Amino acid sequence: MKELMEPIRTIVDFKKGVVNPDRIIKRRVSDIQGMYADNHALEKFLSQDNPLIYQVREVNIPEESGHIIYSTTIIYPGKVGQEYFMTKGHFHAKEDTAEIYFCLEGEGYLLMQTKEGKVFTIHMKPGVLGYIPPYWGHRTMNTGDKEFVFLTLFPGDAGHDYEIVEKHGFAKIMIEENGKPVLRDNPKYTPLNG
Ligand code: S6P
Ligand code: ZN
Repeated sequence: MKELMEPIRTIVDFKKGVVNPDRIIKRRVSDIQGMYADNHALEKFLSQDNPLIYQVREVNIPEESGHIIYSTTIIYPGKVGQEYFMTKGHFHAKEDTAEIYFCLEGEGYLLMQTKEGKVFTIHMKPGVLGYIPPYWGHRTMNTGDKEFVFLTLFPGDAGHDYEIVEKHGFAKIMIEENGKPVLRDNPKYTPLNG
């Protein structure tokens, strides 16, 4: 008889994310340095304290079809130059897999993009659920003044393609202008099919 996996009970604190995760991934400015538009501001940050930008609190779920992986992400408030602290961003390696983002705390944006360069944003605040359809790359940024916390759920076999974002970037960046977040063209973006 096939041996079945045991069910899992997870506590999620709305402000702090998954309580007692199996794994915590921490990303600092240096881990996503090539992706910020303002090189000068970036160098200043790196020569100082290389702050923590976000952490992902993960539960061990098999990375296999049929499973649903879930985790929480906490993005800290801050900016590199005028650009808000953000995640690396990725496409799923198995491109035809969707994902759900559910905001628990704070405020930010879910930026999505197709490989053809079409862009879509969702303003996230507590209670907002963003559905990322298959084939859309995704990145999040904290545009508020406290921690931005969200829960993510995605198919076990989705995988991550970070390389494409490292090479091409996202078409748009989210920067602060007159105290407000605005979407602008990313000077470092190179179209995939261009
Ligand atoms: C995974 C999902 C999220 C991100 C997390 C960090 O498919 O989209 O859990 O992994 O928000 O972002 P990134 O781009 O560094 O993986
Ligand atoms: Zn994803």
